[in-house]
Amino acid sequence: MVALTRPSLSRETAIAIVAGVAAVAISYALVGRAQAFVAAPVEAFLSRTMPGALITFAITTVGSLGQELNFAMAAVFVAVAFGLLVRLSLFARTTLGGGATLLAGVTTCVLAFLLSGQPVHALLVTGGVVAIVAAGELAAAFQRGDPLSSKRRRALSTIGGAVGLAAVGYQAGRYKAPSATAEEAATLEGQTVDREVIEDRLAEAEAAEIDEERLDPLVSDHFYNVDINAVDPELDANDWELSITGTVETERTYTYDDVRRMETEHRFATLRCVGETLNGHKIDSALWTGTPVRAFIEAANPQGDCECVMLHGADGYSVQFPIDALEPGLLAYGMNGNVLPRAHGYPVRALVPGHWGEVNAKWLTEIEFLEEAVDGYWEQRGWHGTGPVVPVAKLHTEADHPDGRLLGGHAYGGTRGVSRVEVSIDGGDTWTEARLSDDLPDQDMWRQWAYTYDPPEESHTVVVRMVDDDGTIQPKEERPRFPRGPSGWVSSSY
Ligand SMILES: Nc1nc2c(c(=O)[nH]1)N[C@H]1C(S)=C(S)[C@@H](COP(=O)(O)O)O[C@H]1N2
Ligand SMILES: [Mo]
Repeated sequence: MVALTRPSLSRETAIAIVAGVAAVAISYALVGRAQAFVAAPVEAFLSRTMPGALITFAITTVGSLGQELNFAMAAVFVAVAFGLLVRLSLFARTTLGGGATLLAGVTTCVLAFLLSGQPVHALLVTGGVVAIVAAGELAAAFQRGDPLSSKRRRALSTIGGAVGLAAVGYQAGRYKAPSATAEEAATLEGQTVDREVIEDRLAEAEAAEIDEERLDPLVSDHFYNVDINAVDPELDANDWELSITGTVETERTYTYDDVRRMETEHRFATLRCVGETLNGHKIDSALWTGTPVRAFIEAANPQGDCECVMLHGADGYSVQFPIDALEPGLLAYGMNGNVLPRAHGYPVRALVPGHWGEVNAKWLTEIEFLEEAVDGYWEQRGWHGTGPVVPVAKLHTEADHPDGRLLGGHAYGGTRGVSRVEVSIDGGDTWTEARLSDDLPDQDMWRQWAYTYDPPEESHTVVVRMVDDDGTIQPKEERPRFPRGPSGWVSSSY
């Protein structure tokens, strides 16, 4: 047997590891997924600079998990950075003595302030780090000699301490982030908002639904989320401004109040992400309250050659597409009767009828009219998600039913509308019409479909497809989500 030689962990390195993890854990415990979290800017930097091919690979293999991995990686990097500062400070101990702890504290505080932008937060993180360094130093003063058993004990307590701190910090910070779901957001009130109209419209959608409990509703309970960063911007409506810039007759800015005082519209609209799978769930619908974009375009009187526009978000996001597509759009500040939630773009987002999700810029800060077309965030990374959505009938409900089996889902064709959903239980040879929810007058809203049948004994394949208002059948040809969005007929075998 050959004895394994383990690299031995010095006391200083052990202290540095635990202190580095503590810095990140304390920060997360205090603020959760907020901009002040010390790893937030690093995560944003990593996702901004990561090659498009790598991002697309992550999206198409591990999906949203990719973003979580990136977030975790940023946290590890930042823990290493804090640990390094502590370790380097401890090198200076021979000359500085106790001053090394002070040096560790000062450098930690500077880094924490640079990353979080908040002095109080930086001080609290520093307090934790200094406590750990001081405790480590104190323990060293009492412990003489360095028997092997104490080395092993040190390695174990370092790992235990680091993992324990990370776990406690994660748990404490998990629910700290500002309200993420539409249900938690405040009720939308004031100015031109008429609560009664909102309630009526929501009731209208409920009345239009197919009477089958197991179907997902017309107005989504949980609206999906796709963001370029793991931490959403935290904007304050009172400071928020929308700038209209570029090739326009007059550049100008609007405050939140300006926007809220303009014409109000409540419309149902569906969003679908170009990066979702064919039968995926990155598609949802809501009642949006906002002001039509048209007035902003008319006031600006754009003159650019490309007749195109770039929307910018506070998170550094951008998307470029034709002004014609923006014309019928809405600048939304309300969602399902609540203030637009932070996760969906508070205080104002764009809604562009019939286009893929990426066109609907959140945390909107600038509408820039262009002279020449330039690529936005996703197009720079190889996607082509600025056009109209591809029609789809989803198969999301498969359940037992008194009449046999219930199949159902939603069909969405953007502004093409949905006139019919057809179901085949013989792999596409013969088709029958499914039941549909009542058509809402809104241009860009999905419909529910349902189909009950008595399943045959033998194995069979169910296929679903939608037909738009012009009678065009959803294309059968299969195509992956990259780069123009998934297409084809959804099927399921029994
Ligand atoms: N500012 C900003 N706007 C954005 C995004 C983003 O990351 N940042 N993601 C886009 C994408 S890819 C989609 S699919 C939709 C998702 O909107 P949701 O998160 O409200 O569902 O927002 C779009 N608007
Ligand atoms: Mo998307």
